[in-house]
Amino acid sequence: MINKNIEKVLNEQINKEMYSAYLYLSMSAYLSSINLNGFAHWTRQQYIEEQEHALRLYDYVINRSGKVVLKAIDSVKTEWNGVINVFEDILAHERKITDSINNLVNIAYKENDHATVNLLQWFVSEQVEEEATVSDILDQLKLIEGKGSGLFILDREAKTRTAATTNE
Ligand code: OFO
Repeated sequence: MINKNIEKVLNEQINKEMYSAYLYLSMSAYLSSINLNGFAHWTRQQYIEEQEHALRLYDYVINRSGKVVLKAIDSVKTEWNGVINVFEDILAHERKITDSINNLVNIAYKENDHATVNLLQWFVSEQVEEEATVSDILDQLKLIEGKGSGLFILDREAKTRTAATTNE
């Protein structure tokens, strides 16, 4: 049986992951609107991964005989000022999510909930990977000043991304 405080903070994290999914989908729509179909694909793949993150927490709460409580998802931004601006927002957002995960780990330690600490270790590693990937893309976009043939090549590369999912 899961502790009520842990149940509450995991439910909040489910909401944050669903918000992340929604944000990436909105970015994808924006990128399609400026004809960057590779980056639109990349952010749409991330939308799928974020839903997977939410489901990982959802399944865990249920497996521990807790109660999943799905709250409203906040509305997301719909306009950006080019692809560099999108990736700046992604990096800032992922850093916030990393803080949120680290905070959850602290709470799980305080509650002596080793199973939850264990679950969260996956998220800790995932955040390191996400921040590194996004930071690399942002550096490359800045190098080419987000335009020209460099942008054409990066957009084509972005098209090859496949979401890593395990849940059905
Ligand atoms: Fe769920 O990792 Fe991004 O937000």
